[in-house]
Amino acid sequence: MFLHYGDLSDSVNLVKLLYELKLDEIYHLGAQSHVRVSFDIPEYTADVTGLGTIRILEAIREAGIRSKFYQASSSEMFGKVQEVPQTEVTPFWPRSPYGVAKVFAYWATVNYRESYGLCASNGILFNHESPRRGETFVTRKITRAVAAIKHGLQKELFLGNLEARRDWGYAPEYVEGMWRILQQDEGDDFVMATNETHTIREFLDLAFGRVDLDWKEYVKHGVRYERPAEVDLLIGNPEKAKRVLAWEPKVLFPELVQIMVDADMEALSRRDAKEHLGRLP
Ligand code: G4F
Repeated sequence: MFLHYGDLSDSVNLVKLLYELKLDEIYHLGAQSHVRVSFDIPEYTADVTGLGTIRILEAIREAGIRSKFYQASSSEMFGKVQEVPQTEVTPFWPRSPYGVAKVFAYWATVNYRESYGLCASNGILFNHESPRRGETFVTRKITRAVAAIKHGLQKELFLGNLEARRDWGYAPEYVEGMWRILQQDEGDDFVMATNETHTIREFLDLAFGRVDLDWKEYVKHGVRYERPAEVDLLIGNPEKAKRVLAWEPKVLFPELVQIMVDADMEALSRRDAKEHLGRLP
Protein backbone atom coordinates (compact mmCIF):
# COMPACT_ATOMS: atom_id res chain seq x y z
CA MET A 1 0.00 0.00 0.00
CA PHE A 2 1.19 3.52 -0.76
CA LEU A 3 -0.29 6.73 0.63
CA HIS A 4 -0.37 9.68 -1.75
CA TYR A 5 -0.86 13.27 -0.66
CA GLY A 6 -4.13 14.79 -1.78
CA ASP A 7 -6.95 17.00 -0.65
CA LEU A 8 -10.64 17.05 -1.54
CA SER A 9 -10.44 20.84 -1.91
CA ASP A 10 -7.63 20.65 -4.51
CA SER A 11 -8.96 19.62 -7.92
CA VAL A 12 -5.71 19.99 -9.88
CA ASN A 13 -4.01 17.57 -7.55
CA LEU A 14 -6.94 15.12 -7.82
CA VAL A 15 -6.82 15.10 -11.63
CA LYS A 16 -3.05 14.56 -11.55
CA LEU A 17 -3.32 11.71 -9.03
CA LEU A 18 -6.12 9.91 -10.84
CA TYR A 19 -4.38 10.29 -14.21
CA GLU A 20 -1.16 8.81 -12.80
CA LEU A 21 -2.76 5.99 -10.81
CA LYS A 22 -5.46 4.86 -13.28
CA LEU A 23 -7.34 3.06 -10.51
CA ASP A 24 -9.87 0.29 -11.21
CA GLU A 25 -12.01 1.22 -8.20
CA ILE A 26 -12.36 4.42 -6.19
CA TYR A 27 -14.06 4.33 -2.76
CA HIS A 28 -14.82 7.92 -1.87
CA LEU A 29 -15.18 7.96 1.92
CA GLY A 30 -13.58 11.36 2.56
CA ALA A 31 -15.70 13.98 4.32
CA GLN A 32 -16.16 16.29 7.24
CA SER A 33 -18.37 13.55 8.63
CA HIS A 34 -19.49 14.79 12.06
CA VAL A 35 -23.11 15.94 11.98
CA ARG A 36 -22.96 18.19 15.08
CA VAL A 37 -19.71 19.78 13.90
CA SER A 38 -21.29 20.56 10.51
CA PHE A 39 -23.52 23.13 12.24
CA ASP A 40 -20.38 24.95 13.42
CA ILE A 41 -18.51 24.76 10.09
CA PRO A 42 -21.23 24.54 7.43
CA GLU A 43 -19.27 26.14 4.59
CA TYR A 44 -16.25 23.89 5.09
CA THR A 45 -18.58 20.87 5.28
CA ALA A 46 -20.31 21.85 2.03
CA ASP A 47 -16.93 22.35 0.36
CA VAL A 48 -15.28 19.08 1.40
CA THR A 49 -18.27 16.74 1.74
CA GLY A 50 -20.35 18.14 -1.13
CA LEU A 51 -18.05 19.78 -3.68
CA GLY A 52 -15.22 17.34 -2.85
CA THR A 53 -17.34 14.60 -4.44
CA ILE A 54 -17.89 16.47 -7.67
CA ARG A 55 -14.16 17.27 -7.77
CA ILE A 56 -13.36 13.53 -7.79
CA LEU A 57 -16.06 12.76 -10.36
CA GLU A 58 -14.79 15.57 -12.56
CA ALA A 59 -11.19 14.37 -12.06
CA ILE A 60 -12.21 10.89 -13.31
CA ARG A 61 -13.70 12.53 -16.42
CA GLU A 62 -10.79 14.94 -16.96
CA ALA A 63 -8.22 12.17 -16.55
CA GLY A 64 -10.07 10.15 -19.21
CA ILE A 65 -10.13 7.02 -17.07
CA ARG A 66 -12.95 4.50 -16.43
CA SER A 67 -12.52 3.87 -12.69
CA LYS A 68 -15.58 2.51 -10.94
CA PHE A 69 -16.71 5.03 -8.32
CA TYR A 70 -18.29 4.43 -4.90
CA GLN A 71 -19.93 7.34 -3.09
CA ALA A 72 -20.33 7.05 0.69
CA SER A 73 -23.90 8.29 0.87
CA SER A 74 -25.53 8.46 4.26
CA SER A 75 -28.79 7.71 6.07
CA GLU A 76 -28.51 11.32 7.32
CA MET A 77 -29.94 12.30 3.91
CA PHE A 78 -33.32 10.91 5.06
CA GLY A 79 -33.28 13.29 8.06
CA LYS A 80 -36.90 14.06 8.88
CA VAL A 81 -37.98 10.71 7.52
CA GLN A 82 -40.74 10.62 4.92
CA GLU A 83 -41.21 6.85 5.13
CA VAL A 84 -40.52 4.01 7.58
CA PRO A 85 -38.38 2.01 6.94
CA GLN A 86 -36.26 3.99 4.50
CA THR A 87 -35.36 2.48 1.12
CA GLU A 88 -33.58 3.53 -2.08
CA VAL A 89 -36.72 5.41 -3.19
CA THR A 90 -37.55 7.25 0.04
CA PRO A 91 -37.37 11.05 -0.56
CA PHE A 92 -34.58 12.92 1.26
CA TRP A 93 -35.12 15.65 3.88
CA PRO A 94 -31.69 16.42 5.34
CA ARG A 95 -31.54 18.08 8.78
CA SER A 96 -27.95 19.35 8.95
CA PRO A 97 -25.33 21.01 6.72
CA TYR A 98 -23.70 17.56 6.60
CA GLY A 99 -26.94 15.95 5.37
CA VAL A 100 -27.42 18.71 2.79
CA ALA A 101 -23.86 18.22 1.49
CA LYS A 102 -24.39 14.44 1.27
CA VAL A 103 -27.59 14.93 -0.76
CA PHE A 104 -25.61 17.11 -3.20
CA ALA A 105 -22.93 14.41 -3.46
CA TYR A 106 -25.55 11.69 -3.93
CA TRP A 107 -27.12 13.48 -6.89
CA ALA A 108 -23.74 14.39 -8.35
CA THR A 109 -22.95 10.66 -8.43
CA VAL A 110 -26.27 9.83 -10.11
CA ASN A 111 -25.77 12.71 -12.54
CA TYR A 112 -22.28 11.61 -13.64
CA ARG A 113 -23.62 8.08 -14.13
CA GLU A 114 -26.45 9.34 -16.31
CA SER A 115 -24.50 12.05 -18.17
CA TYR A 116 -21.20 10.30 -18.85
CA GLY A 117 -21.97 6.61 -18.37
CA LEU A 118 -19.62 6.29 -15.39
CA CYS A 119 -19.99 3.16 -13.29
CA ALA A 120 -20.80 5.33 -10.26
CA SER A 121 -22.77 3.99 -7.28
CA ASN A 122 -24.19 5.25 -3.99
CA GLY A 123 -24.05 3.09 -0.89
CA ILE A 124 -26.64 4.65 1.43
CA LEU A 125 -25.13 3.37 4.65
CA PHE A 126 -26.90 3.60 7.98
CA ASN A 127 -24.71 4.07 11.08
CA HIS A 128 -21.93 1.50 11.09
CA GLU A 129 -19.79 1.13 14.17
CA SER A 130 -16.81 -0.82 15.50
CA PRO A 131 -14.03 -0.45 18.08
CA ARG A 132 -12.33 1.80 15.50
CA ARG A 133 -15.19 4.33 15.50
CA GLY A 134 -14.08 7.93 16.19
CA GLU A 135 -14.27 8.85 19.85
CA THR A 136 -16.70 11.76 19.43
CA PHE A 137 -19.49 9.68 17.88
CA VAL A 138 -22.04 8.54 20.42
CA THR A 139 -21.45 4.76 20.42
CA ARG A 140 -17.70 4.95 20.94
CA LYS A 141 -18.02 7.88 23.32
CA ILE A 142 -20.24 5.65 25.47
CA THR A 143 -18.13 2.47 25.26
CA ARG A 144 -14.92 4.37 26.08
CA ALA A 145 -16.63 5.98 29.05
CA VAL A 146 -17.93 2.61 30.27
CA ALA A 147 -14.39 1.23 30.31
CA ALA A 148 -12.94 4.36 31.94
CA ILE A 149 -15.66 4.45 34.63
CA LYS A 150 -15.21 0.74 35.35
CA HIS A 151 -11.46 1.31 35.73
CA GLY A 152 -12.07 4.26 38.07
CA LEU A 153 -10.63 6.78 35.58
CA GLN A 154 -13.82 8.74 34.85
CA LYS A 155 -16.76 9.76 37.03
CA GLU A 156 -19.43 11.03 34.65
CA LEU A 157 -20.44 11.13 31.01
CA PHE A 158 -22.12 14.13 29.34
CA LEU A 159 -24.48 13.33 26.47
CA GLY A 160 -27.12 15.15 24.41
CA ASN A 161 -30.41 13.71 23.17
CA LEU A 162 -30.96 10.15 24.43
CA GLU A 163 -34.26 9.59 22.61
CA ALA A 164 -32.90 9.53 19.03
CA ARG A 165 -33.20 6.17 17.28
CA ARG A 166 -30.53 4.77 15.01
CA ASP A 167 -30.09 1.66 12.86
CA TRP A 168 -26.63 0.57 14.04
CA GLY A 169 -24.66 -2.13 12.19
CA TYR A 170 -21.13 -3.54 12.31
CA ALA A 171 -18.68 -1.57 10.13
CA PRO A 172 -16.55 -4.47 8.73
CA GLU A 173 -19.69 -6.00 7.20
CA TYR A 174 -20.60 -2.66 5.60
CA VAL A 175 -17.12 -2.34 4.10
CA GLU A 176 -17.62 -5.72 2.46
CA GLY A 177 -20.95 -4.37 1.19
CA MET A 178 -19.16 -1.41 -0.43
CA TRP A 179 -16.85 -3.82 -2.23
CA ARG A 180 -19.84 -5.88 -3.42
CA ILE A 181 -21.42 -2.74 -4.88
CA LEU A 182 -18.35 -2.05 -7.02
CA GLN A 183 -18.23 -5.65 -8.29
CA GLN A 184 -21.45 -4.91 -10.24
CA ASP A 185 -21.13 -4.12 -13.96
CA GLU A 186 -23.44 -1.10 -13.77
CA GLY A 187 -23.68 1.77 -11.29
CA ASP A 188 -26.67 1.65 -8.90
CA ASP A 189 -27.81 2.78 -5.44
CA PHE A 190 -28.15 0.54 -2.37
CA VAL A 191 -29.32 0.93 1.24
CA MET A 192 -27.21 -0.95 3.79
CA ALA A 193 -28.84 -1.29 7.19
CA THR A 194 -30.03 -3.87 9.73
CA ASN A 195 -33.76 -3.01 9.63
CA GLU A 196 -33.68 -2.56 13.43
CA THR A 197 -33.75 0.69 15.35
CA HIS A 198 -32.69 1.47 18.93
CA THR A 199 -32.48 4.55 21.15
CA ILE A 200 -29.31 5.91 22.74
CA ARG A 201 -30.90 4.85 26.07
CA GLU A 202 -31.00 1.23 24.88
CA PHE A 203 -27.33 1.49 23.89
CA LEU A 204 -26.56 2.83 27.38
CA ASP A 205 -28.52 0.00 29.05
CA LEU A 206 -26.57 -2.70 27.21
CA ALA A 207 -23.15 -0.99 27.35
CA PHE A 208 -23.15 -0.21 31.09
CA GLY A 209 -24.97 -3.48 31.81
CA ARG A 210 -22.12 -5.39 30.16
CA VAL A 211 -19.87 -4.39 33.10
CA ASP A 212 -22.62 -4.47 35.75
CA LEU A 213 -23.06 -0.72 36.06
CA ASP A 214 -26.23 1.39 35.99
CA TRP A 215 -25.80 4.26 33.50
CA LYS A 216 -28.29 6.48 35.34
CA GLU A 217 -25.68 6.96 38.07
CA TYR A 218 -23.11 8.39 35.64
CA VAL A 219 -24.78 10.00 32.62
CA LYS A 220 -25.46 13.77 32.77
CA HIS A 221 -27.12 16.02 30.24
CA GLY A 222 -24.71 18.16 28.19
CA VAL A 223 -26.62 20.84 26.30
CA ARG A 224 -23.65 21.42 23.97
CA TYR A 225 -24.20 17.97 22.47
CA GLU A 226 -27.76 18.83 21.37
CA ARG A 227 -28.21 19.69 17.66
CA PRO A 228 -30.17 22.65 16.24
CA ALA A 229 -32.23 20.08 14.31
CA GLU A 230 -32.25 16.38 15.18
CA VAL A 231 -32.77 13.23 13.11
CA ASP A 232 -35.18 11.39 15.41
CA LEU A 233 -35.60 8.04 13.73
CA LEU A 234 -33.58 6.03 11.25
CA ILE A 235 -34.31 2.48 10.16
CA GLY A 236 -33.28 1.10 6.79
CA ASN A 237 -34.61 -1.74 4.66
CA PRO A 238 -31.65 -3.55 3.03
CA GLU A 239 -33.89 -5.77 0.85
CA LYS A 240 -32.33 -4.62 -2.44
CA ALA A 241 -28.77 -5.24 -1.19
CA LYS A 242 -29.84 -8.73 -0.06
CA ARG A 243 -31.44 -9.53 -3.40
CA VAL A 244 -28.87 -8.05 -5.79
CA LEU A 245 -25.61 -8.25 -3.82
CA ALA A 246 -26.32 -11.21 -1.50
CA TRP A 247 -25.33 -8.85 1.32
CA GLU A 248 -26.85 -9.30 4.76
CA PRO A 249 -25.83 -7.94 8.17
CA LYS A 250 -25.02 -10.68 10.68
CA VAL A 251 -23.84 -8.78 13.77
CA LEU A 252 -26.91 -7.17 15.32
CA PHE A 253 -27.36 -4.61 18.09
CA PRO A 254 -26.59 -6.57 21.32
CA GLU A 255 -23.51 -8.22 19.83
CA LEU A 256 -22.27 -4.92 18.40
CA VAL A 257 -22.48 -3.25 21.82
CA GLN A 258 -20.64 -6.19 23.39
CA ILE A 259 -17.86 -6.09 20.80
CA MET A 260 -17.32 -2.37 21.37
CA VAL A 261 -17.44 -2.46 25.19
CA ASP A 262 -15.15 -5.51 25.35
CA ALA A 263 -12.62 -3.86 23.03
CA ASP A 264 -12.46 -0.68 25.14
CA MET A 265 -12.26 -2.70 28.38
CA GLU A 266 -9.43 -4.74 26.88
CA ALA A 267 -7.59 -1.62 25.66
CA LEU A 268 -7.69 -0.07 29.15
CA SER A 269 -6.65 -3.32 30.85
CA ARG A 270 -3.61 -3.48 28.57
CA ARG A 271 -2.80 0.15 29.43
CA ASP A 272 -3.18 -0.59 33.17
CA ALA A 273 -0.93 -3.64 32.86
CA LYS A 274 1.72 -1.59 31.05
CA GLU A 275 1.62 1.16 33.68
CA HIS A 276 1.82 -1.46 36.43
CA LEU A 277 4.87 -3.06 34.80
CA GLY A 278 6.41 0.40 34.41
CA ARG A 279 6.06 0.95 38.16
CA LEU A 280 7.78 -2.33 39.12
CA PRO A 281 11.23 -1.83 40.66
O1 G4F B 1 -23.00 9.06 16.78
P1 G4F B 1 -23.57 10.25 16.12
O2 G4F B 1 -22.78 11.50 16.15
O3 G4F B 1 -23.94 9.80 14.64
P2 G4F B 1 -24.91 10.42 13.52
O4 G4F B 1 -25.22 11.84 13.76
O5 G4F B 1 -26.08 9.49 13.42
O6 G4F B 1 -24.02 10.32 12.22
C1 G4F B 1 -23.16 9.23 11.92
O7 G4F B 1 -23.82 8.26 11.14
C2 G4F B 1 -24.21 8.73 9.82
C3 G4F B 1 -24.94 7.60 9.10
O8 G4F B 1 -24.10 6.57 8.76
C4 G4F B 1 -22.98 9.20 9.07
F1 G4F B 1 -23.36 9.67 7.84
C5 G4F B 1 -22.29 10.31 9.85
O9 G4F B 1 -21.10 10.70 9.17
C6 G4F B 1 -21.92 9.77 11.23
O10 G4F B 1 -20.96 8.73 11.07
O11 G4F B 1 -25.01 10.60 16.78
C7 G4F B 1 -26.03 9.63 16.88
C8 G4F B 1 -27.15 10.17 17.74
C9 G4F B 1 -27.65 11.57 17.36
O12 G4F B 1 -29.06 11.58 17.39
C10 G4F B 1 -27.12 12.48 18.44
O13 G4F B 1 -27.91 13.64 18.70
O14 G4F B 1 -26.68 10.31 19.09
C11 G4F B 1 -27.13 11.54 19.62
N1 G4F B 1 -26.21 11.95 20.71
C12 G4F B 1 -26.59 12.13 22.00
N2 G4F B 1 -25.53 12.53 22.74
C13 G4F B 1 -24.90 12.24 20.59
C14 G4F B 1 -24.49 12.61 21.87
N3 G4F B 1 -24.06 12.21 19.52
C15 G4F B 1 -22.75 12.54 19.74
N4 G4F B 1 -21.88 12.49 18.70
N5 G4F B 1 -22.30 12.92 20.99
C16 G4F B 1 -23.12 12.98 22.09
O15 G4F B 1 -22.70 13.32 23.19
